[in-house]
Amino acid sequence: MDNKIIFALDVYDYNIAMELAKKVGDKVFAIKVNWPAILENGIKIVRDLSKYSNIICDFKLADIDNTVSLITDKVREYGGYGIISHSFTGLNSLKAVVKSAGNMKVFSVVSMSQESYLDNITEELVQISKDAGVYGLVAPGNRPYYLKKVKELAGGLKIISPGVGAQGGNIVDAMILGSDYVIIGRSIYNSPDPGEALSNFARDINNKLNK
Ligand code: OMP
Repeated sequence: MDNKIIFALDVYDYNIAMELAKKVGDKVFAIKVNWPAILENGIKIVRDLSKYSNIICDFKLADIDNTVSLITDKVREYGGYGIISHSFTGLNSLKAVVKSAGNMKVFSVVSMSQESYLDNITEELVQISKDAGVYGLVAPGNRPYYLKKVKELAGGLKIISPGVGAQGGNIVDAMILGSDYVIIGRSIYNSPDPGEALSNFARDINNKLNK
């Protein structure tokens, strides 16, 4: 059941990132990298990390079509498995991401793990995401009302959910409400034993969901 977890590797240091990826990479569905790791190490870290797991680049793209295409092309070139984009930028921009992504999976943010203006337009964002042809949606694992709402609207789209652990959400509740994969960062990489922390989350899923 470990492969229901996406590990958010929000660290700067190259060696720490590699060590963590080596330790848990084959036990998670994917590793998600965000600006902290990329700003310190450059896009090359995506290729290096992909030795250990599927790599999702969480760049939360929010720009015009040409710019998001340029960024998405680079992620594909460096072996990314997936990319996260915003959807509030509208259909043209999100379609450009999907087109440049090719075989990569595109996940679009439709609701955040903290209150945001997106709460007023979640329905529209799911519709834009569907129209653009994304593979999955990002919806919060710590805000049941919004996760449930997104699940009801998602159709066949996968849902990946941050907000579990450090932000207060519970992994089992999120999966029951509709998350296909749960994104966890600090509760794993800040643990004295990241492997054990990951196993504990996986055990919680097994115990509760297989009853
Ligand atoms: P932890 O709070 O440390 O478990 O990390 C959560 C990860 O999910 C971070 O990489 C965040 O940038 C990311 N995230 C959110 O926390 N909230 C969101 O609404 C969306 C994301 C995301 O797109 O992954």
